Amino acid sequence: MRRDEESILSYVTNTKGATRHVTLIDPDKQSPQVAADRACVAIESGSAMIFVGGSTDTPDEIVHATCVAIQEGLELRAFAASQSPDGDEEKWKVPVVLFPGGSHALSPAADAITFMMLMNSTDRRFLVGEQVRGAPYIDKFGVDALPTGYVVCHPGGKVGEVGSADLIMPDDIDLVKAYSLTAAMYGFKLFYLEAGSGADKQVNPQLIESASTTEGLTIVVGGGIRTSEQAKTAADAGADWIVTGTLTEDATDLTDLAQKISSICTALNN
Ligand code: 1GP
Repeated sequence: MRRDEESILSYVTNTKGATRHVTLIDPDKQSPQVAADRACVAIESGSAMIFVGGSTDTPDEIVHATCVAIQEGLELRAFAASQSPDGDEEKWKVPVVLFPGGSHALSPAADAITFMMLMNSTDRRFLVGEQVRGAPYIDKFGVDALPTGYVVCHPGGKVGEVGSADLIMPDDIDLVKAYSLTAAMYGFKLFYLEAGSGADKQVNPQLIESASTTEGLTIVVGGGIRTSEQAKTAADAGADWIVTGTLTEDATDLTDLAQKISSICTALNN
């Protein structure tokens, strides 16, 4: 949902010292309606942004239908909140942001896109190739580009393989600092440390600490985070945003999802 007074980039980068939670919805993993229900439960439970993406080969139409359904769900909730004396309409005005696997997974119904360079890829395609293919569409759609340096850390999972990443190892403290400096010097605003979806180990908190000392970057961390303790570890190390995806897919139902996300969101800033 587009926010009126504030740009999406300033919403994302101005976290006011708190760590916030992003729910990642992979459009390949459920129908658009179920995606919308999950997104609404996530926001109700404390998430502050929705990412749509993940899989590498989801067609545009599915990504678009998922974005449309999520936007409609959030708008309905915002309207309902506006009609209720103690409703919080603003809570529902969160950005729906594309988190693309490539230039194919785009939709004009999204508010923004993490416009990423996979900085430690050895393949030109993920450094600049997909970006050059996607940029004209993003421009035409009027979707805001959030300039993002994206690095894949060990174990890296599927994105590490598909993206031909020269993985950052847990003890590469100086290397991750150098990547974060490079990201800042390029003018990227977000720096995303990714362990890979479903990773059995989250990003080493020392890597997060190292990157977070670089001025001017909003630190996003994802991959393998399932518990409030893990989320808190990443937050204490300096993450501004924590992303979870598998947790949503593994929830037994919407009540279970609500409990899991609220326990993470409560832990983040305590
Ligand atoms: C987004 O890939 C992550 O950065 C999501 O990882 O699926 O392990 O939560 P999970």
